[in-house]
Amino acid sequence: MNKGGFSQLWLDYKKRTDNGGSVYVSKVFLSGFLQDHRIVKHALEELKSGVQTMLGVEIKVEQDMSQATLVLKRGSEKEGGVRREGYRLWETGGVLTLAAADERGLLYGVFALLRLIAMERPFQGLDLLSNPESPLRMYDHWDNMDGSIERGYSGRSFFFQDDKVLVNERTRDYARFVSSIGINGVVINNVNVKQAATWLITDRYFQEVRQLSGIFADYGIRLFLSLNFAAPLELGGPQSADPLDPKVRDWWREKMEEVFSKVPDLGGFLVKADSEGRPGPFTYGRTQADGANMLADIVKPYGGLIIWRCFVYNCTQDWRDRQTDRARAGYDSFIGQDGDYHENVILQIKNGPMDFQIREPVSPLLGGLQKTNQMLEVQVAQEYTGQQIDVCYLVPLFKEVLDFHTYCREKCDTVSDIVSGRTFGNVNTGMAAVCNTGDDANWTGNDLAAANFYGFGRLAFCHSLTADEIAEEWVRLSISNEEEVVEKIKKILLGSRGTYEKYTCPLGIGWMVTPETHYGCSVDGYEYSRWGTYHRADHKGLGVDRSRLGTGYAGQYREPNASLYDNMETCPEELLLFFHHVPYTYRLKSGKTLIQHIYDTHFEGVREVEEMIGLWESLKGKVPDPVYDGVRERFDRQLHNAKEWRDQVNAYFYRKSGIEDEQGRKIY
Ligand code: GCV
Repeated sequence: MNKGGFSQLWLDYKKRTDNGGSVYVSKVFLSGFLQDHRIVKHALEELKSGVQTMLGVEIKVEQDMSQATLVLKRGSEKEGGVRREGYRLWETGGVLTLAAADERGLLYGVFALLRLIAMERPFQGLDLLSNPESPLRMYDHWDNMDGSIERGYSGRSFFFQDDKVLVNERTRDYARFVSSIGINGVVINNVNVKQAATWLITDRYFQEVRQLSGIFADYGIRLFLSLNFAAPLELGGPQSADPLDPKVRDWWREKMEEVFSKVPDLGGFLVKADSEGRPGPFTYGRTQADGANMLADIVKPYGGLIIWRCFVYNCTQDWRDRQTDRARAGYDSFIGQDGDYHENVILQIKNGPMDFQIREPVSPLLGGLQKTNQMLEVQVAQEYTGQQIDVCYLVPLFKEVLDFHTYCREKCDTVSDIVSGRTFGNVNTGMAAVCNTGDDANWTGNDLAAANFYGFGRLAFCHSLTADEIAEEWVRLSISNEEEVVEKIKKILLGSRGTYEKYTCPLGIGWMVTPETHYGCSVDGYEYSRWGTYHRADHKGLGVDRSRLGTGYAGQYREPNASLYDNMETCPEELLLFFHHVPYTYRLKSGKTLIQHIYDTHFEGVREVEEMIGLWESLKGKVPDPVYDGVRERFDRQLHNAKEWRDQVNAYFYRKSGIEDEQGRKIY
């Protein structure tokens, strides 16, 4: 805990064991960078304060390179292999060198160096080259201007309060945290842009937005805003938002001229259009491309980007209708305009076709599109994955998505390849995550949820880091370097996604949650609703037939994925119920019937939560008390939640199927 009573998370520069690091970092020489460049200045400040508090060393900036033990210099692809925003850190002959391609790279390199000190790693023989894989690495905040956060589980917003923009002691620390993990873009307001938020692009808020973007720019972060597509109507412009109407275009042109003159560091805009009641081009019979391109052309002279979300589907469906399939909607709405989007438009695609469930197939739009900039959207905020009450470390899920072969090319066809620009050779591409922070003292509600906040950034920067490596870094930096603590917390984190999946909805079917809040079990909560989120359970089986005999969704994939998913025998079992309606008596590869698998996994899930609690309790006194107590208290709630899920799911399917548990355990 630090200034203002809030945590410094993984930048908690407390005293560390000196493994010879102090010798290197005491005499610094800067070459090829201007010391008073805003990012360089902040990188040096960070280096000084980190080294001072962790090693007790006062850094001296040398004027003569031969005196230096740490050389910070400009590198290039040829010299050191560093590319845009990348860095290389190496030791030779008692001198540590940090070469960076640009100022951002220098800042990231400084944070990497501080990480090594914090993890008490030696510098001798070090050679670390790190070029960011995703060009854009963004956090999206769903913060509302009244201070509430849509799907927020860590308190109120630290960006907004009572329709005002906040610039306070948290702002800079937030910027430091996210830049230290390589984030270079942040959207501060909710994609559902309503009321006061529509006015963020007016005089009412320019001053504070500019201040915020200035602080972000100190750390190499571009600020983005979510935009209301119907702003012309709401801000006294033409009474239309038709993207092809010249009056509407003129209004936006003038508006953007004003916005970028007042907030010159602005990166651009995120738009949720024609989705869940938000306005969009469909209202005027125009395509999504018409809407996105209109805005993109207007912001182009300012270097602005339009990030356009693909979360478009019919949310007023009739549950009786078995042909309309929400999973199909994103692909059906966007694939027809592949190639129509202008170069500064990026389509932001949720990892799965539904909505951030604990298990979904990868969206077929990723790699389905071939001529369009694509950005992957994941959710670090744990809306459907335990709401920062239940522990659920999401890096393994994100990695599965990145590793997925789309077969859009013979080589270089994974989602990682696509969002790093390797597949299509583009730079307007990357990864975005819905952030999980709020104004709680520890920023993320559950202290262990900060591993997701940390992990997304590290993974977006370096796709090849393993979930294990990221967890290890996070524990060492944020909690303790003590081996026992590191190993036990890693064990909790690495098993947590599997555990959560076991006690909630089986084999990719998703949902079964309490409507609206999305926490806790309600098997039929969404079964007869308008949201297109059904499990279709009857007395014989459950699951949605998305094969060619059903909704045909499986056919949206490229081969061999399409056939793999289409066939019940070859469909990956963890997704079986997403793609097929399966009899309870169907035998899985394990030899168990589907119903027995449901019973077993639900009993196992609860047992695993109990094991996690046991592990955590063995750490009492070894992790800071507030962290111990906060997590312990949440574990009680997680256990209660897991038992409710187990008993409701098991009772539901026992009553539907009438099939007994082979082990005769208590089912209600
Ligand atoms: C911001 C889901 C969430 C909504 C969210 C929406 C989206 O439906 O429940 O809260 O709205 O996704 O991603 O736009």
